[in-house]
Amino acid sequence: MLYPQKNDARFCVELDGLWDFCLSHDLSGADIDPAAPLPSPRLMAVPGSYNDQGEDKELRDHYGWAYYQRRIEVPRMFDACRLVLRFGAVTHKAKVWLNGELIAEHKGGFLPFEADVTGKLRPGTAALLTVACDNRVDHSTLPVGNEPGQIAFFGSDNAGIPSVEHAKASAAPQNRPNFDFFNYAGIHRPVWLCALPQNFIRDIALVPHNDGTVDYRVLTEGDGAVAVQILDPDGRVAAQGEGTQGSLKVEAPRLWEPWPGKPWLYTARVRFGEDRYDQTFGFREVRVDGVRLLLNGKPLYLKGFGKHEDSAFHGRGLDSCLNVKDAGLIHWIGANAVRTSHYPYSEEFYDLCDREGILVIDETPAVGIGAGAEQDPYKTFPIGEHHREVLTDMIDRDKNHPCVIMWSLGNEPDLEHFPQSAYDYWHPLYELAHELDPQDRPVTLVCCQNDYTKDITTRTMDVVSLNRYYGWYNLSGDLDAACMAWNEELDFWAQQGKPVLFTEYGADTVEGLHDTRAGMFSEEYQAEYFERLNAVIDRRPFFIGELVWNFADFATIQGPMRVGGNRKGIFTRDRRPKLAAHVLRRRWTAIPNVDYKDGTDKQETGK
Ligand code: ADA
Repeated sequence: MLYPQKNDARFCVELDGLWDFCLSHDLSGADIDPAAPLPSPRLMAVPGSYNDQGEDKELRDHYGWAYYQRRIEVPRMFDACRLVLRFGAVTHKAKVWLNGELIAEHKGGFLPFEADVTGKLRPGTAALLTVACDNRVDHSTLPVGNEPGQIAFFGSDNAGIPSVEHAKASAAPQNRPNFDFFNYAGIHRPVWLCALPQNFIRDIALVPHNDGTVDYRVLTEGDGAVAVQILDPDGRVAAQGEGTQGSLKVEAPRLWEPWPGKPWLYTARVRFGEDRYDQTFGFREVRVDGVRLLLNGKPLYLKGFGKHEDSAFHGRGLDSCLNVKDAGLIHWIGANAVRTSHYPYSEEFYDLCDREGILVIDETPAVGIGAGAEQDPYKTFPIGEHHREVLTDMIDRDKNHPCVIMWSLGNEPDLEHFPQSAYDYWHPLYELAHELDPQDRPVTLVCCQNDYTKDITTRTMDVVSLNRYYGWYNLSGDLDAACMAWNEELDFWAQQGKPVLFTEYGADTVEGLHDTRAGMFSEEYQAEYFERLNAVIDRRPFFIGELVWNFADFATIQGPMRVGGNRKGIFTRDRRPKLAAHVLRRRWTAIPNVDYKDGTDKQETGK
């Protein structure tokens, strides 16, 4: 799905700003008439989560549908155009009405959808646009929520105490996220009104090769001929051709390299009849070679973070100021990569990473797939079809971004209690990702701390991605034991012949808490934790990256294990560095993007 674009053929306008808003108090949402003005509305800013834009618990803890509404009008000059309403993301389910007519429904809170409103939205007349969003999560949604009566993530159950059981039974229905981030909801990304020619370009897929060849495929609607120009970073025509698909050749292409290298961007300018679309791309190749992950033919070392889309007031809503700030901090600390934990981020974020030279592991919202040893989620959670839809839509949306170097199928599913069932669920998704991606990037699945000898799925991925908390949740506070255990596990991974990386490791840290003996939750402990565990991975030639958890402190559901949210940030939520930020900066500014390791064991070769 193409991102909205203004040019000599297309126009689009963001419907951002203040919308009318109200909560529904009926789990079906039927207490609100979408064809009429909302009853006693309040104002709500779009894009943004609604949860933190007020002081009432009802807004923070709402369960079910919420309604947004505004009037829109299109000038008569768009009379001959195709008119489309496009939603960057509405979390988690959406229904959209125009003048009371249902024009779109969508499930999935992190990817765009659109509605063709040509003929429905008449230029020169005002229309009433109503959007409803449902924030409920359960065993049929991604991310996964626990069913009513079950506990939430890190929840304490105190099962068996009569008064607790009675109180639980009488509690109002509520979300019980099986994931460790606040279940923000709302119109999280921009809403666009787009005007296109009737005959238009629907999609563009590009497969650039470092020899300068660019394979392309253009999907169109209506009549016309396709012409393609490749513009170099200076805007000069470097190649051109015709037809809906083909190959063009650019002489001596400037390669896309991660910061501080040059992330050179080229443009495929596609014309079709009256329409035009400019699609940026980069010449870079990423592939696995034995225990190495090669970027442009050289062994890459990933240094960076798991993140969240999370900020004060915006919640999970697009905050471009914060994204720009974070890109600067990523450069400041000497990092080169982020994982979009635990869902696809905004299109604006990937565009920023393309232009800043930040590598991205792009992750689906498949988090929370597990219920302990008593229930096989792959037999009981009805999520398989939706998971395939989400993976398909994510790859379709992000396939042309040079910053995206790997797809993550999900985060921390249960791979241990029902190993064959898990493999039978995840392997087809692994194959689907490779089929769908024109650039055929590596595919991974992020593995939680588990009995890695029983897990038969993680080892089958192109790259082994491990979340490990030795020294925090396991062997808490004992970094000697933690390093011993981690080293033993690495002996297992040394036998698998795959590149391995940390996708998560870290320690909750209260900024300003200091301790000469580096006790847990102190800034000293977080710093020492990374120093000690990094010393272990430095001795492993197959270990190709360290993405720490997390870039910054972030909001979570309430629970006895969370002190105003998850505090494993290297930065505070308002982006102030903790002691570990300086420790990692010293380390990462001294590690090059490539050739830090070449896959051979220096100890064996005596280097
Ligand atoms: C898990 C999970 C993260 C976060 C982390 C933690 O690895 O993937 O989302 O919850 O643990 O801080 O405990």
